[in-house]
Amino acid sequence: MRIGTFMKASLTVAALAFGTAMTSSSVQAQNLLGNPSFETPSAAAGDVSNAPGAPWAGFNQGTLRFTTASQAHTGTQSVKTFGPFDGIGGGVGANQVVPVVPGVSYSGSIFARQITGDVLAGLNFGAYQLQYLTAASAPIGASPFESTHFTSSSGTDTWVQLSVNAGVAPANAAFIRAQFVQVQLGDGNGNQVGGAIYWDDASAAALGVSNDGFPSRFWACTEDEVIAMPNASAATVSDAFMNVPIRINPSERD
Ligand SMILES: [Ca+2]
Repeated sequence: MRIGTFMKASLTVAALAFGTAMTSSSVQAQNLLGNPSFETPSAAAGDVSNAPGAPWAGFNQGTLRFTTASQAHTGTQSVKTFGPFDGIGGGVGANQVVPVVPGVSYSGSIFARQITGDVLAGLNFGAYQLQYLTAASAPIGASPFESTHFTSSSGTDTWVQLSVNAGVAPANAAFIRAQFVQVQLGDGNGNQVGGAIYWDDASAAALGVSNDGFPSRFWACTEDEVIAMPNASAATVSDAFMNVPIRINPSERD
């Protein structure tokens, strides 16, 4: 009874607090990725292979992925991939893994560009992928969530944003892996072909607003204030405060 009265008294404050919270969270979701603009390692003195720098982990040959100051969406450089040439179906790129909170939705994007004189040939393509992982780093789901493919027909000398929505992090998710990859599919007759992709401004972020336009978050209340806990699970809130998860639904906001 005491808690019920307490919650009701707090709702007015909560409703007022939503205005500010929604503005900040929906306009600019926090990018969870490190080195998202591929500004390290510095390519000011020339291209640097075996890139991008940490916390990205590159895969396939280091000479097929490097930072370059010749193209940039933001900042002064991007990462360039080409090939790979180790077989049809091979891929070159990089990924990084960041923590997630089950029950929260995540999405991300990256910008890709190809330039005149080195356009992707044949069936080769690039893609941006997100995949949830368990605490033991096991992939959840048979395949990653994937953006539309960046191909020879995706435009030339222009940055194209590739977006991917991973949906709600399942209960057994501990991490999400963000990955960009250039795939060698060849000319369709088994021959490997060329072309390169520049990548910049990768992101992975929690969606701060739910489908009904209201923050899908738990709030902790004290007698004097309402505290937004953007990354809190129900358990976190209840453990930290009054052992009762408080979720404010749209119908309750008045
Ligand atoms: Ca950049």
